[in-house]
Amino acid sequence: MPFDLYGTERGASRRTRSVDNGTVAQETTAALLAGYVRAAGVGHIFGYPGESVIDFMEAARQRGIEVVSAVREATAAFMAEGAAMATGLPGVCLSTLGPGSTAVLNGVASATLDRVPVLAVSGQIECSREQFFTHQVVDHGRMFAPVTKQVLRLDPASADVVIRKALRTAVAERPGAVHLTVTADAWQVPAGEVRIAVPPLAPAAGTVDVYSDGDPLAGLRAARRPVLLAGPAAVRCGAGPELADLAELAGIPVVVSPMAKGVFPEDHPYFAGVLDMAGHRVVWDLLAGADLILAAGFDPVELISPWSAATPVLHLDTTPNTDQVYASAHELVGHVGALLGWIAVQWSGAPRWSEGEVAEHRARLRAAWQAGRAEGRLNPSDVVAIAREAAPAEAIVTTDVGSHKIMAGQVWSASRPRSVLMTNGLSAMGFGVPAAIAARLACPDRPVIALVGDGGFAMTATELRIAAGLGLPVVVVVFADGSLNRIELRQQLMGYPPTATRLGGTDLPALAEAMGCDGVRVDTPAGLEKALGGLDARSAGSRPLVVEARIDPSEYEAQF
Ligand SMILES: Cc1ncc(C[n+]2csc(CCOP(=O)(O)OP(=O)(O)O)c2C)c(N)n1
Ligand SMILES: [Mg+2]
Repeated sequence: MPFDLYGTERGASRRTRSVDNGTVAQETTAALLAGYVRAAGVGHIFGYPGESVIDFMEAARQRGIEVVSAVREATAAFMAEGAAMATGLPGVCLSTLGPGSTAVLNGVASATLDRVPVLAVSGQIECSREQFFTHQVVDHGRMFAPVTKQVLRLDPASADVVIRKALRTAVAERPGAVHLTVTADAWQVPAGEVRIAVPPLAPAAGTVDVYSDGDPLAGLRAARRPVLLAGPAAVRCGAGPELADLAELAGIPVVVSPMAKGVFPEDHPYFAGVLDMAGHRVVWDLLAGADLILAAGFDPVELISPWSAATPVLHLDTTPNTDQVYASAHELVGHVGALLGWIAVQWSGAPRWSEGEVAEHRARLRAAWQAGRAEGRLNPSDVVAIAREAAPAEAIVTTDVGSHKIMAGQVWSASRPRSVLMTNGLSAMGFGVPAAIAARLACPDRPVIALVGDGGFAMTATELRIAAGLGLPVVVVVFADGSLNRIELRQQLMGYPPTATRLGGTDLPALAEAMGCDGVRVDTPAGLEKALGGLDARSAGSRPLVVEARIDPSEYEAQF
């Protein structure tokens, strides 16, 4: 298939990772693992210390890897995930045995459900005591199995193979977390003379496997109202250019999933909204009214509402349609950019949608997410829009989980891939702040803004002490509504009073200042504009900023 070649060549030149293969490995297991991490291009290990991992931390330090201590292990894992989301390289987190490894579990599960490659390393009691000793010992294999792609144990004699296997497994489509247990006595044992050989870390550059009989593109040729639905595998494959080419060539509107935000520019005439975020019904109506959905790297892990469109689907992904959330008579499996390019070279015919029709759809979507605005108040959508306006084009934004995420997911206009870091797989609160810290560490030249709820901020606020200590000028905008709003709204819908969903009483600017950050409270659009003015200059500084944005949350109700 000629297009294989085209995809391979183009993909290879664009996606080559810089790895430092060929170094003859040092003598210990700790040094070998650190050497692999460094050779894979990873600059930071996020963790929390414990006796069982001291040797590894030192080996990492000696190899020029910055070991960043979070306030606790759970946030360290979110940092590893955030760094991996921002860079496309594997993330690495580290915990000690027992209470360290149990604490890291949530973030490890998050990486797996968010399809982000993370190597989660935990120490363990010495090998001679592992089978019978009970103090602080939990069985990592059993604990991590359901939330990882694989659980492995690093033994010195096979360390080289096992590290390669762990890395390759974490990044292979669909990516996720791999857990590595290392007993405390293994780190200093020689792992032999090994030549570090980092395996390929990018998705395959250009294959098109066709599953089905007959012409897989017959449905597309006949379609008059096709819609593209792009998901996170399109981001991993760097398929943005091919997505835009096909959308423009064939006149097909593009809906993106939340974790794929930025893969298709949101100011593009064919942009058609974000799935399952604010105004979700309008987007689902578009999909239901289409006569073909081209699902390009879409991952059902992102569905918040059930798949409700009866529209036929053409599955284009790095993996076969084993989820079967939608039926697809034909599956094109391979590199998502190559698949889209393969379709484009075979396309002939008139554009199916006019730009004007897509603009009308966007106007309906805008009206839907603006429904329920409280005039004269600071609405959540104002906060997102003002932050977007204040942020330079190259800024990275992270979100936490809750009503504010649903709003930000639709209202934040993304223009480049890996610039919006959001958890929409596990969707665990407490992600936004640590992900922002890691994003800034990984991309020190880019302004970083976290949009977080007051509930999620309460879970992770003390991480700002780490940010201040490292001199990271991240900006955290807290949607202060005094509520776990997403849950309180559900209670309201069920006719219940708010039980355990009200919070508040914290003076956030004072808390920020106590941790070496700047802090400001605003409750009007003008106040927020002022607080976020000069983000470029702030980004060149070294102090984090916390903005307590006192919002009127009424607008959220219309989004349920
Ligand atoms: C770790 C975790 N615990 C509980 C939940 C369930 N949950 C989802 S949204 C939400 C409310 C979040 O409140 P807040 O951070 O204030 O954001 P808001 O909804 O008010 O914007 C909760 C409790 C979750 N997703 N993750
Ligand atoms: Mg809240």
